[in-house]
Amino acid sequence: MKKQWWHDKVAYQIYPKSFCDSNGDGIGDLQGIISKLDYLKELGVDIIWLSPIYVSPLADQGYDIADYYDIDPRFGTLDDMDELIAEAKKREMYIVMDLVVNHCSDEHVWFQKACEDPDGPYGKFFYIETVKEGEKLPCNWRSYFGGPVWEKLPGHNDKYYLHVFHKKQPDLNWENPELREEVYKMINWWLDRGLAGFRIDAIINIKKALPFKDYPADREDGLSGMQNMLHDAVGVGDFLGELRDRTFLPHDAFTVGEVFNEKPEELPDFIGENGYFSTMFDFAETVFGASQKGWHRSLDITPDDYRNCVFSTQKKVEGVGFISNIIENHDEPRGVSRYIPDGDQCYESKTLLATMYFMVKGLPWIYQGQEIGMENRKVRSIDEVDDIASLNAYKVSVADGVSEQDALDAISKFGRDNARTPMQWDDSENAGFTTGTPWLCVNENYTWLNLKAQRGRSGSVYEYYRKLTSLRKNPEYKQTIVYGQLEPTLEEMHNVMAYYRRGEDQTLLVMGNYQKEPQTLPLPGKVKKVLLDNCEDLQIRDTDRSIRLKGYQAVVLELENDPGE
Ligand code: TEU
Ligand code: CA
Repeated sequence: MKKQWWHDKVAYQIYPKSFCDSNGDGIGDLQGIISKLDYLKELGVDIIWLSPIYVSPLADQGYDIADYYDIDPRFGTLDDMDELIAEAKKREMYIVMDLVVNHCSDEHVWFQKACEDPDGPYGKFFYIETVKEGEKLPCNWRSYFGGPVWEKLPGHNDKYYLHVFHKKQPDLNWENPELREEVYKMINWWLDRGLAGFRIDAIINIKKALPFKDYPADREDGLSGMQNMLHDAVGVGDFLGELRDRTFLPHDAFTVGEVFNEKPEELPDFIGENGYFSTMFDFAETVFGASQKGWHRSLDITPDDYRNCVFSTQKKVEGVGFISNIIENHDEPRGVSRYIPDGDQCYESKTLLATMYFMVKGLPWIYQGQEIGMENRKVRSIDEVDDIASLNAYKVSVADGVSEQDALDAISKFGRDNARTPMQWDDSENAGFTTGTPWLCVNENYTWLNLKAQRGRSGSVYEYYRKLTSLRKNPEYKQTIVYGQLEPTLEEMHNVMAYYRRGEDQTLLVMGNYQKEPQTLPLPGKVKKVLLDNCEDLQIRDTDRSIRLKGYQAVVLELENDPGE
């Protein structure tokens, strides 16, 4: 595999609105991020992805962009952005922005002009169809946020526009080369400004199966989930290859794709040697158990399911490309609440999960607050929910006959607000996030679950994450951890996750007891060195052929290279 500058790095996602508020208006901002760069450096972060901070009405919290060339005043200014890029550079850190080009905001000037003249040049930047009185809509696809993907074009009774997300997010028509040129121009403008690259939002959706047609309804609403159309859509690579060649390649930009529903045979095109993107996120664990009927019908993921999902992705990408590994992001519940059995959340289980995902092959991403083990927040009433996906999920659950309490419980479990409550810096009011009123309520557990309570304290989740990042950067082990083959082992053992990382002349063995009861695992060979142990109590004798792990104990072992091997 051709080595890339970012292969041995550690990446971090910031959700700016909830990270750090520098001016007391209750909204996180760029100056707040700049003030925390040294903290992120201490954690071992190299690459920072910012969720969108462009001008936006925030209908979908910034994933609805009204001006790609400016920073929304709520987050700061272009000067602040230039300062952040410069300050990051001084610390050998790299800034990556969110590229949201499947759609823009209905408040973007392009869409305003399309409403004025649907048949003019800007009308062709979107999918606008004529639907006469009494005629059916062009297709029965369901928006990811619920309801039909067609909305009446403002000012026109017989025109409708397509939005696969929220109605305030009209889809950009990538079939139109003039639109694509505008997108490439904007990307190059940002890369010329010093960005290291982009996280590419919802990009699989830019290729629609045309002409528009219905798919079998999968709910009482007579609509069909987007996955049916995506399965039929052919040729997204034509757009992605042009996008890469016109923007990322000439800048040697780092790119990470948010790709769902990709066709398996297309994986090498996406992240292979000359792929459309540098890497893409592993979502196998994220989508596990999801139901087309709604969140309330989703299956829980067990430790064995989690392990099998991780290994399935590892086997899929081995020899193909570099995957990006997460346990959470701004669209998902907190990983320690999702991937650890209810009630077992503790230092040991949180650091076991951290070890298991951090030591597999690929680029590890930490989402803000994950490094201190932030947890889901229980929703008490629908009135406190901000997330439009959660509000839709609630409606879907209730329509499916579920009680309001059960519908609320599903939001507590899967809602996106779980990851968007403010970063918990300390135990002062509002967890040190703001001196004002936070835009979204702080998780009440901030009084004990905060960075200040963990920083500098051995045996804390935060300090354990620092051990993980420094092990990945340790010159003695870096080659094996970054490039070593991953070989699952003990896959038949219940609540065990174990895998080798095989380097040229070095073998590491990562072992986790994924339950609160202790259990004994076989040891395949002599242990040369214990590199990490979240319980700090492992005793191994030369003669040992087994290892007794405590509840949620995780270890990283260097094995003797058996001369006979
Ligand atoms: O998420 C895309 C998204 O919503 C996916 O989870 C989608 O549901 C998937 O394609 C299902 O197969 C991105 C952003 O991360 C999210 O915050 C935005 O709301 C969304 O796009 C629209 O920009
Ligand atoms: Ca602010």
